[in-house]
Amino acid sequence: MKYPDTKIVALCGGIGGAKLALGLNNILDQKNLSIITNTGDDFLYLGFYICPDIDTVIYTLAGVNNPDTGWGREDETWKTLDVLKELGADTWFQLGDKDLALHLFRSKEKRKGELLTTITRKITNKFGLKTNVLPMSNHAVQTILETENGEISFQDYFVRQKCRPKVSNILFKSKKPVATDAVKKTLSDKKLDGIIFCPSNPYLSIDPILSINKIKKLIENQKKPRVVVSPIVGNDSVKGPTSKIMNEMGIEVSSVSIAEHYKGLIDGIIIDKSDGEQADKIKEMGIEVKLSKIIVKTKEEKTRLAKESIEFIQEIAS
Ligand code: FO1
Repeated sequence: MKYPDTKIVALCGGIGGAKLALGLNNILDQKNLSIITNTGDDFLYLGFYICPDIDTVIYTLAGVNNPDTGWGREDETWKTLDVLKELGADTWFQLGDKDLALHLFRSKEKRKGELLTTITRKITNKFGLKTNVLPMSNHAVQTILETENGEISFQDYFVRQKCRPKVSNILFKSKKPVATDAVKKTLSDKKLDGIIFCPSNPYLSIDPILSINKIKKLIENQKKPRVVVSPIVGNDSVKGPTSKIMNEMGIEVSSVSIAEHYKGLIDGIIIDKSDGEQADKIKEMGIEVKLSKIIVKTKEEKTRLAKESIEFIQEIAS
């Protein structure tokens, strides 16, 4: 561990974001790392309350995630899914047997009236993690995509329709878009050293978090450095439908657009060395730039990028 006292809040959603979260978890004291996690992808499926981004972070930090897909668990079996298929139930969202046990547990806890934050803490403890995995809200916030086929929910778009529909706008629907006490506390912590926006899809994974006004305000007013790791290299997304959605919404696919998207919320952005020519344009917005290799595959690369994001925060703070 290189930064024993550094306290960080990371905003994270999706598989790309979880890679940096793992790197941060490797170099920080876990109790000093709070990961505010997107819950806009959550949905009820086969009667279970599914929280994909929370589970992806927990499985990834615990080292039990499926390395090929990024979601779900490694060494999974699919016996329940096979029987569900025989029964003619929905199986477009694949739930493995081990993953299902987590959904059974969480759905039971929710029925008992436990807060999602409390349930998530119980689960992270069971996976041996001290890391503060914090759902952005204890109340449902739904990411809805406006497409040529009308409004569809996130998982319908992302999984059932494999991101095919053309997206014109993205909405976040909630009866009670309120931040959790734990999120407010961690963002107001005077001992916080910085905030890191993981290289998640800004539109689908980070914006739902920022759609909660209190969270956005706390980040806007945060005096400590706030940096984002760009999810774009060149004119393509590192992972997932980010560049496709940007094209469809008429946004230039570049790290400059990512910096613009977060303007007012960030002090610095880490972009890929190959995008160095974009640095000046970003600096003109008053946002500092650090060049790095942001495509990370191995544990070492994830840890290296995490170290660079902490060092960037320290450089900006000094
Ligand atoms: N993504 C898929 O593309 N296909 C699936 O069948 C699928 C199942 C699944 C089960 C549990 C879980 O936590 C995530 C799962 N995901 C699946 C990924 C999920 O849709 C995404 O990870 C997030 O919602 C967006 O990052």
